[in-house]
Amino acid sequence: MEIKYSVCPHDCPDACSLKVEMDNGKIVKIAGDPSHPVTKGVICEKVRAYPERIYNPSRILYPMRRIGKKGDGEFEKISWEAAVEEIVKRWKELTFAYGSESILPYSYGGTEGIINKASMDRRLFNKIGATRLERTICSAAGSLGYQLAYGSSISINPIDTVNSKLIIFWGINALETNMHQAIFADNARKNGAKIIAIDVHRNKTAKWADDFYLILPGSDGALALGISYIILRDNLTDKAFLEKYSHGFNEFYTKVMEYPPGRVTDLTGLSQKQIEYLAEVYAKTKPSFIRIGNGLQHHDNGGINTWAISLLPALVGAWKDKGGGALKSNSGYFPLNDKILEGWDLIKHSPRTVNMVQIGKALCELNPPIRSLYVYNSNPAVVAPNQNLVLKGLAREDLFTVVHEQAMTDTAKWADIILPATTSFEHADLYVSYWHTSLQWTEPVIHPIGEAKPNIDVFKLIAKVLGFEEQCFLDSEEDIGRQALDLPYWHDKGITLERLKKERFIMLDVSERPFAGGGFLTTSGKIEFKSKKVAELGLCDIPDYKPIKEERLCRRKDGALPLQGLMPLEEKKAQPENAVKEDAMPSESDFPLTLITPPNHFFLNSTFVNVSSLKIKAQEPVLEINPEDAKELEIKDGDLVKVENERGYVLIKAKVIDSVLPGVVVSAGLWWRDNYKNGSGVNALTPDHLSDIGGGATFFSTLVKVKKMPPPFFKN
Ligand SMILES: Nc1nc2c(c(=O)[nH]1)N[C@H]1C(S)=C(S)[C@@H](COP(=O)(O)OP(=O)(O)OC[C@H]3O[C@@H](n4cnc5c(=O)[nH]c(N)nc54)[C@H](O)[C@@H]3O)O[C@H]1N2
Ligand SMILES: Nc1nc2c(c(=O)[nH]1)N[C@H]1C(S)=C(S)[C@@H](COP(=O)(O)OP(=O)(O)OC[C@H]3O[C@@H](n4cnc5c(=O)[nH]c(N)nc54)[C@H](O)[C@@H]3O)O[C@H]1N2
Ligand SMILES: [Mo]
Repeated sequence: MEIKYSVCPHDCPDACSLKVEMDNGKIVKIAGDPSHPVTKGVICEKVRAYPERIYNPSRILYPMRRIGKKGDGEFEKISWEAAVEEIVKRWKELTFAYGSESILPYSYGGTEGIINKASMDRRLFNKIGATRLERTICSAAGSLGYQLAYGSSISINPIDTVNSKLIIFWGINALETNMHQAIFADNARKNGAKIIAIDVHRNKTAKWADDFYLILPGSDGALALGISYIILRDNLTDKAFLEKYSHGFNEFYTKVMEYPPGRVTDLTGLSQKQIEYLAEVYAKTKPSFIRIGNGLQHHDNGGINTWAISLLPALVGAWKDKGGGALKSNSGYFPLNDKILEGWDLIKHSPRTVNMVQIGKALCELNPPIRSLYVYNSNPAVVAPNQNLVLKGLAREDLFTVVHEQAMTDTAKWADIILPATTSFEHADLYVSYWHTSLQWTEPVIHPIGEAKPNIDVFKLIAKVLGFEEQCFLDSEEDIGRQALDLPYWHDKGITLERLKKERFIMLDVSERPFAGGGFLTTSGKIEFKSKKVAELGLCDIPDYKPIKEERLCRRKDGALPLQGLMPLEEKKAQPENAVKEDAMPSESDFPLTLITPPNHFFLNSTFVNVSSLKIKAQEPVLEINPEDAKELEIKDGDLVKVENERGYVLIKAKVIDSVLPGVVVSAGLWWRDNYKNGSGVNALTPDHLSDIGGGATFFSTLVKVKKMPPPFFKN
């Protein structure tokens, strides 16, 4: 038995260091690395099952060309040479006939390794002059919301949260999605800390917390302003801190006075007593820490709501205490030399952009059309909103689709050419985390399975056959790793690739109290309670609460929303000739329920659904519905129901349970489509309009109706 080390590549805050047990050149067991100060030998159930994912029957082993109808999943084996030649031939023809913007790359967080996520791919598509992809699907709105306040994605070291005395998990299901933060919180609890969860779903984290606040979807902004009201009313602010470090506080104060508890009760679904208690315990407990999740920002109003929450620690001076503050993302601790990594000097003109949230619209409506799609590190047929439109796009006969994948996913089935990808255990990479502070390097621990190749090698091959002669298309993993760290920031810390390779991981030495004495990278240099940036977008320059259903009134006559970028509400209101009359819109009573579709404990977005042992544990997709709604709709536990809106429908089993408020339904997990009775996943229901700021996804601002299906004619 031989021990090797690796890093979990998945899009998860914990970025675990892994201990890999090998037998005869094969991986037999994967566990947490006990020597890593965050992983501490503990990893999630999914990654413990990883050997099953690596040696999975659904692994793609060699390049393939489509032989059947689009989407039928019939392919023939071809050589790498033939595959790359065909791609290059088609791209040359398309570029000649329609220009280079007829090509679109599509990728997201399949691997978080910098080299295979965002280096050679960016160089290639920059040199080609392809349409650019705005990668916004995960956290664009919330990240911008936090940055409005502090100017960067920097917060405290999560290890220090063991010192907190109050920990609020706000819109984050940490027990399942950021388990080491839950472990730190549990240690804090042993030292007397209280744990609070604020969510729209009584999930595992809510059950484990000491107190749980079940609120209405998208009402977080109102709650944060309501808490601010009580803090200001009762003189619980840290005046000295605010005086020194706040910008626009007086205007904020005036706005907050519009949110007395009586009003916030109506907006959030909480009682006045609950709101009063929450505000008081937050303001009076020190150190207090808010872990801001991604769930709350997947809404029409997610960016501004995150801004309002992010300001709470500034009000009470929580940043002054070790273990105090709020954490949305710590990615700001890892600046990389993007200019070199991504080959910015290869950009000859500024190509058009497509927001990845609107991939369906881009494939079906963009003019001039996208004629070739290259998918890697992502499974858009499952994870992107407005799934039926995405599938309509993928079904286009005139779209030349290449999918580079590890497994035969729902997206791969639509490809014209499929290329086999290595897993992180088969290639080297450099890893950062967006939560903890360690930089990591990993070497391959096994040989590639079949003919699989890492992303970087495929992009290098394509560049070579395209005849690109720049030196950067020859760089190795190590070259790129070195380039990534070639910044004064890393030089000053004495961190080099050579050192990292020797040590495997390096914990950054970050300040215990990053904002106790200023250091805000905002325009004003202070914590911004008022923001010019937001004003420039035509929105209210102070955090204000807007309910989530507003977007429905903003559609154009043809029912479509603007394709790209941000269109602020004010601007939309100023174009009445384009607006649909309210009575022409589906009203709230047509679709009375809000559907929330968060991730599943056993899967990582749509990854792992092909791992049988995990799938068995996850059982099947269900729809959680409150007993009151179920009674009104005559739905019993276990009934098959139809969940529907103007975009599509999903047939799914109902689970009657008070884990959600009346008016809210939850279905967890991005299951592959064939796990739903009608072959349509939850994203058939989700909207592809963009969040208030940042151009983010609004998965959870989904309105639906639910009805019971008749029992099957034949019992099988
Ligand atoms: N096991 C597992 N772990 C994962 C992932 C996975 O798929 N599976 N995915 C990874 C990725 S890419 C991400 S982005 C993170 C996501 O992980 P989190 O940051 O935890 O975000 P979500 O799980 O999307 O949502 C968290 C909670 O927000 C709730 N929520 C929805 N709407 C609202 C609202 O309006 N207000 C409030 N307060 N809560 C609301 C949902 O019910 C859910 O319980 O997890 C990462 N880790
Ligand atoms: N309804 C709903 N939809 C959601 C969400 C939600 O909560 N609800 N969450 C959203 C969020 S937060 C996110 S981040 C997105 C995630 O969306 P994606 O980033 O698409 O995530 P995955 O579903 O994990 O798909 C990643 C794919 O990349 C492949 N892959 C992994 N490593 C490599 C590699 O090295 N090379 C190549 N070529 N391929 C690789 C994997 O096999 C996998 O199929 O989904 C979003 N979609
Ligand atoms: Mo995400």
